[in-house]
Amino acid sequence: MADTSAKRLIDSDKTGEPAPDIKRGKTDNENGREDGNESVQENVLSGFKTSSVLSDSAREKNIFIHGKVADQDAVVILEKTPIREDSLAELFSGSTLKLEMKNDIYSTYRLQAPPHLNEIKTTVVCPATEKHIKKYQRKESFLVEETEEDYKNITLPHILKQSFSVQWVYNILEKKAEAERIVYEDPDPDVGFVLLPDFKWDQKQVDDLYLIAIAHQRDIKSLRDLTSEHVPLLQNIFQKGKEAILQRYNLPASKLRVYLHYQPSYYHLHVHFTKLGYDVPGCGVERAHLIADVIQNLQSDPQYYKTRTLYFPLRADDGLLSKFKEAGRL
Ligand code: M7G
Repeated sequence: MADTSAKRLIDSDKTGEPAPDIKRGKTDNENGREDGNESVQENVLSGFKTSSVLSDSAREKNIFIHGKVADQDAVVILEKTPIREDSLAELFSGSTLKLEMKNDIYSTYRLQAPPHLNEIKTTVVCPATEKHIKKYQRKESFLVEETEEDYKNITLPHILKQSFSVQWVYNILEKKAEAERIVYEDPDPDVGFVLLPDFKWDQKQVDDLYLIAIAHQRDIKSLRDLTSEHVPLLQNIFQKGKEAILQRYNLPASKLRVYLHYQPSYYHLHVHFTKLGYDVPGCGVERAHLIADVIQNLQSDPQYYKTRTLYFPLRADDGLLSKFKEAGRL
């Protein structure tokens, strides 16, 4: 890995002392309180009972499981993490090799790495709602065409009733959770935001960098609510977010894909910062709107996102899709 910032992330890890930006092992309970700072936590998954595999991918090396933790519904995501260049020396010297086959100049082995080089990133959602379980189930998607009227008559009433709780977002803004993970904050109530690693990123390498910027303003649900009055907020997030990422991870703006989702899963304005070239789910043209384009569109038409027909995919089992069907819009 040639990137110096990647090296910096990794070097600090090598000392055994996590850098302030990559502290791990701290968990937050459902109220957002932080439960100590040990790196080893009680194994909350020891009694996990699998109900079904929601999806899995041999290529992405992950599996999404629905099950029960102490009688509560849970979704657990297990994901093998990338092999880091800085761990190669230890991987080669500290592992055992079991020969599988040898033929001429070709041989294959099973390499058993030391446990700390063989970790599985694990995400737990518990208690998980029916909507969480659906979110992680692989399902066919359909592209929906949403006019200004559709938004008012179909989408808005649905999201006001049905959307995911944004308690986790408020916990971040109020420093009740993930406070030690914050990379940058502008506390201004109008144009301010908190920038921190998305929980999909394990922060061990910049190759799959993924941060989110969460606006301090609480009344902007999504792209649809934005008008020209929000341009200073978007410009501030874009500019200061890029600067903070350059400073912390040594990654220039030319290496970043900065965008908003429409529809998002969580209806509180947030912006995704991902590494260009990292093919993350949700970065396709049917869902991601580059913040640079959003700013320009609002500058040329203050009501752009209030009035335009917007397109987005919905999964077959999404309640919003049924509403579009009932209204004869699909
Ligand atoms: P989104 O566009 O609303 O929906 O993005 P998506 O999840 O379908 O992409 C929300 C983003 O917030 C996603 O990238 C999530 O991975 C991330 N995220 C969700 N939760 C519940 C948390 C959390 O508790 N902490 C952090 N740091 N990120 C989260």
